Amino acid sequence: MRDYLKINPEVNEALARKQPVVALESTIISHGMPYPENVKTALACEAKVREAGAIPATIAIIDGKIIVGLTVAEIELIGQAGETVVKTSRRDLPYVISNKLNGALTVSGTMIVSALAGIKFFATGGIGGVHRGAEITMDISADLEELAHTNVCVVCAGIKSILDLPKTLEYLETKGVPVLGYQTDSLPAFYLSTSPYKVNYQLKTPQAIAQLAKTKWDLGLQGGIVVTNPIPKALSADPELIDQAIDQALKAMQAAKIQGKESTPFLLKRVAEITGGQSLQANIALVLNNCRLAAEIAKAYWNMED
Ligand code: PSU
Ligand code: MN
Repeated sequence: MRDYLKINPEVNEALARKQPVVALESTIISHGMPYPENVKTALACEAKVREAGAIPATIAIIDGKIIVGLTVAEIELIGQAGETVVKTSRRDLPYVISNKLNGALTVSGTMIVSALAGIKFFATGGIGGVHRGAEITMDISADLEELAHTNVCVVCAGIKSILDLPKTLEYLETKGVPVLGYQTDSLPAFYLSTSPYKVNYQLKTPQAIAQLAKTKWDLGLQGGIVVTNPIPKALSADPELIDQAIDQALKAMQAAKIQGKESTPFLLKRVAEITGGQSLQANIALVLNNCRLAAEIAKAYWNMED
């Protein structure tokens, strides 16, 4: 495994000492936000995790090597390269590594690497899901299958309404993945703090979430946990503007015949353009909010393990 995986010394030491570590993904840097906001946000995420008392580990593939805990220069490299870096999910990992390419890991890819490294908590913006129109396109994110099998707890801001929220919930239910609401019973919708749908269980503290995670894995129940953390209301986007932007972006995607792994980056970019950057500001705010919560859950988890 050492041929493939390089864990930076700070992260390695924290893992050995059972100190809290939070994984951070890199597709959000390369494909989710424009340069230079992407790099600024990635560094702010790391600072937020530290401030909350955990060690951050941003994960990507550089020249075919999986790096757990990127340097600032490596974050800058991925951020500047943007969409020329390969968006890497489970399917893409062996290709990117064996061809010694640079790869940005999605939620699915980051979960796989986190599990290999022994990291149990991961903060991001939003997870992939069942796309609108999936009954025709069959576009269902590999993130969902990963959540079904890989033992990592993913803290996100809910499910973006570029996706089909109820179908995504159904898929996760079938796969046995709990969808938790942090201090909310309404499923957050990424840029918006609420939606018409409900989470499975509302939990009030990071300790309660950590206890649930420990219980699931102690019982040998394979798979992940989705923690949804609503964007703070004051920073939440205007619902009408977001709805209109998503409708327009979906139409543009159909017209341009975009499909497969290009869909999600295309939609996010169009929504940011149409909302004049409002969606980007909301995106940055919610990711930082998730970093803090993931660090608190990780701390609570490792406190119980002592
Ligand atoms: N949601 C965001 N920003 C992102 C993504 C999701 O707000 O950048 C990325 C994540 O890396 C997620 C991926 O895993 O998009 C899902 O892509 P797909 O739908 O192709 O599985
Ligand atoms: Mn897809």
